[in-house]
Amino acid sequence: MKEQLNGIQASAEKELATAQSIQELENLRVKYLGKKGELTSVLRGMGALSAEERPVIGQLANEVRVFIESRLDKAVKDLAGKERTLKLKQEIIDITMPGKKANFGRRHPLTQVVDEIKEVFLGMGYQIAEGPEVELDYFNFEAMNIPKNHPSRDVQDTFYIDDNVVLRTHTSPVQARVMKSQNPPIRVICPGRVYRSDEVDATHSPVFHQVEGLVVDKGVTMGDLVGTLQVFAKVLFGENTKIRLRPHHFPFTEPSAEVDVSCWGCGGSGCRICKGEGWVEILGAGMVSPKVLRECGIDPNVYSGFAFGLGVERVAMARFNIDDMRLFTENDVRFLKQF
Ligand code: 2NM
Repeated sequence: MKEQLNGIQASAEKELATAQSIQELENLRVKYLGKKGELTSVLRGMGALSAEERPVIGQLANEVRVFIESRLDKAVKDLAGKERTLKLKQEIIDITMPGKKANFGRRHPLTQVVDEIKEVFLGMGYQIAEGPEVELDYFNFEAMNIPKNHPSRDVQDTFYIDDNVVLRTHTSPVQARVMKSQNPPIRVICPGRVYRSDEVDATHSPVFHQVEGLVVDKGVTMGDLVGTLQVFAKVLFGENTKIRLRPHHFPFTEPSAEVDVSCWGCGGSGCRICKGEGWVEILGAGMVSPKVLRECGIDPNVYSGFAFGLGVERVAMARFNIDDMRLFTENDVRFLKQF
């Protein structure tokens, strides 16, 4: 039995030394130490031994088991280490290889213009207000002093949902909502999408974008309006830009004006951009009508205000020298990449 045990130890040692994988080692563990393994079957035969032999063989069997176990553990560790080293070698990363080129996106030119406008007015302490695009007729027209028979109410210009609900034709209803829900001083700009039932062409679209501004406080004057728009025009069109106000009519402001900026192409002498005029129209503005203030819960004997509005597409076309509005929505990257 002693020879048997020594034989088991010797053959286990030999086999363990040449095992090539963790799986092979596992198989050897079963072969020698498992329930039906060689060592176990020797131990089973110990019942037949004499009382003197039994502890001697028992001790030897135990030594053989400990030997095989420790060799097995060491072999497993060595192999795992080897496999790991091999894996690391195979997975080596060449950090000097050129990377994959990342395609950077950019903001849409309309978004760039809106962001720039927001930046100017945030810098002057304005807040940004938003409101629904599906709007009550009341806020869109009635509160803006646009009476029932006014031409801009015509079904030809307005998308009606029903008698009382429209797709907003400007962002002024947002300002009506602000005036009704906040006390002066008010300084807001309202950027957003607006809708008019126009045929698509180079300068018209049934969906476009506006930014409107509103200031209401005690003692606000036309001078404040002119100064504010002057700052705005310089930031958007360059430091040398001048503005010019021409008398106009809007139902919601009195007095009202159309606002031109001096041409950034020629500085005023006349060129293709300004069609020889020297000036380019970009804004409408005026002092908020007392009727509008009163309707929105503000006492026109205490407060006054100015407001202005611009079309984002129009400004972007002017700024980037784009001659067709449809380009903004065609999503041709060759166009979009230029801005
Ligand atoms: C414009 C031109 C002039 C305007 C007026 C108001 C309000 F709410 F205060 F009455 N919001 N926007 C306004 C004034 C808009 O767009 C060309």
